[in-house]
Amino acid sequence: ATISIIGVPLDLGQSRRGVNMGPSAIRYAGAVARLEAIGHNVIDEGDILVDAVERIESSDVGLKNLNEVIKANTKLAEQVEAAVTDGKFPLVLGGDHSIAIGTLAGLKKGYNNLGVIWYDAHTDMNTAETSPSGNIHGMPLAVCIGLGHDSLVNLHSEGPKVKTENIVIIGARSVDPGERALIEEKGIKVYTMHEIDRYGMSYVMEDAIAYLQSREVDGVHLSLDLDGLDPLYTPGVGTPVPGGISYRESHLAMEMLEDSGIITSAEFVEVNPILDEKNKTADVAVGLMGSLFGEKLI
Ligand code: DIR
Ligand code: MN
Ligand code: MN
Ligand code: MN
Repeated sequence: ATISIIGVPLDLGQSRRGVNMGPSAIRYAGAVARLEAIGHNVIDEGDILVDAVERIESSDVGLKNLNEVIKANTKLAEQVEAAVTDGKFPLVLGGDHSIAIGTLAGLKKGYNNLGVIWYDAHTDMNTAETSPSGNIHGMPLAVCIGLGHDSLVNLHSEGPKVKTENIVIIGARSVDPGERALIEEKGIKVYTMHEIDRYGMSYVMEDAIAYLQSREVDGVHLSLDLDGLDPLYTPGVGTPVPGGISYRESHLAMEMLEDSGIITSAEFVEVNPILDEKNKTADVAVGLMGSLFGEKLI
């Protein structure tokens, strides 16, 4: 399928400015050429329009910049839905992770039983009540299963966008108490760094893919937060957590996803060029895209 690239220059879902430049950094790292070299048709749709942080009025209900996050995500949902309706593969460039709210809302119409792989140091399952920060980028996975502020849960369409049993989290190592309780209560499938260390990424991915296939998903969205990797490899992120997934393990994970053929949409988020070292994090993101989309030596 043709790959439809959608940039979302949003940094209002968290507190460190600069992740709004993520889409530019990823383009500058050669995303389009890299995917074309594999043989894909790529259309760069440009960026969603997002207002500058300096211009917005804060809306404080334990959800920072709620109105702007809703606005950007509503536009994103429309674009993602249009891409899927056209039979294209949506590839969304963040922006902070709150944009997963719009991406998943936009995917809803196209799938009856969507699976989600959440590749992240965090589990992003806070609500306004449990969040230690009020940052919406720590909430999108809760929102997509129907938990959180009404305006986020019902964004673009009423109600939950994904079934709790269709979610797999990979790489978690920084989980807040409220998130932990929710994961336990809902029985969400999580592979923490412990499982990756103990059984290896190869086993973890085999198991994750088999799990989603057993759920009879009709598509799988990969939501990849660059902070899932160890900050050694991806220092340009707002909330780095040591002890993360390695560069090699991440490429292996992407290659196994590609071999499985289950991925139908993806997003790469939290690239912050201001915090980065010579665009290293965007370079890694583009390299991972290469593996995800079928780049092979032989
Ligand atoms: C933290 C950080 N759990 C929060 N979350 C991040 O603010 O809710 N997610 N960084 O990627
Ligand atoms: Mn995240
Ligand atoms: Mn994260
Ligand atoms: Mn392969």
